[in-house]
Amino acid sequence: MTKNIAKVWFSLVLLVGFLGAGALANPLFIEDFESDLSLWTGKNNGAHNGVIVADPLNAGNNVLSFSATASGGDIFTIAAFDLVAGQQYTISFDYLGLPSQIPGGSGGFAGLSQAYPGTHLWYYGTNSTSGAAPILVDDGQWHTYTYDFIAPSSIGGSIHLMFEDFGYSTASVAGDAFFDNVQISTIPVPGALLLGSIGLGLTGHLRRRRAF
Ligand SMILES: [Ca+2]
Ligand SMILES: [Ca+2]
Repeated sequence: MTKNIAKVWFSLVLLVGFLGAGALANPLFIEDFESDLSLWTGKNNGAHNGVIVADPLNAGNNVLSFSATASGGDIFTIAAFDLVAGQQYTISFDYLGLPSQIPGGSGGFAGLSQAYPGTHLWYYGTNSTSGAAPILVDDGQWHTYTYDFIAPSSIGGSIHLMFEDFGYSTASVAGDAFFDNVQISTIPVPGALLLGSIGLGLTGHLRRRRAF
């Protein structure tokens, strides 16, 4: 959870509110954890503590959990993604945290990293360590979260999704944070199209004014 690194990465990413949730997404990566973790690797491309377990609420579904707590990232997509300037991305996943008596929650954290880990950003967590938005809820229920952003500059094909069960206190325990249905997609940018339309309209308006 190196804060300085997270801040550097955050400077590369512009967080936006995305209103076009109904827009057609182009999936870059999909994982439902039904088979194995062959699409994932660990810190420094080594071992990780990710395990596939039965969904606490539905034994017929498999989900991701962790056999140990970690920091600085635990499980990373082997696949790397190239962020293209101006492209809008959305990351979505389901999260279930068991009700926790520990201040700050069960420790589920979701991030993006340029390596295993390298320069990275924790965007959502169960507390605000490393600048994460502390929005993951530990109520024993599944919730779907989305994180949307527009890449302000191109970053070579090196971005990995990462997750962990953060060991942020001596009271932290492993295995109380669960993830499922992870996806990263590119999104057609209706905002850019709208902006283009506004620009054309404004140009037309100015031309009309000049004609008078
Ligand atoms: Ca699943
Ligand atoms: Ca935990």
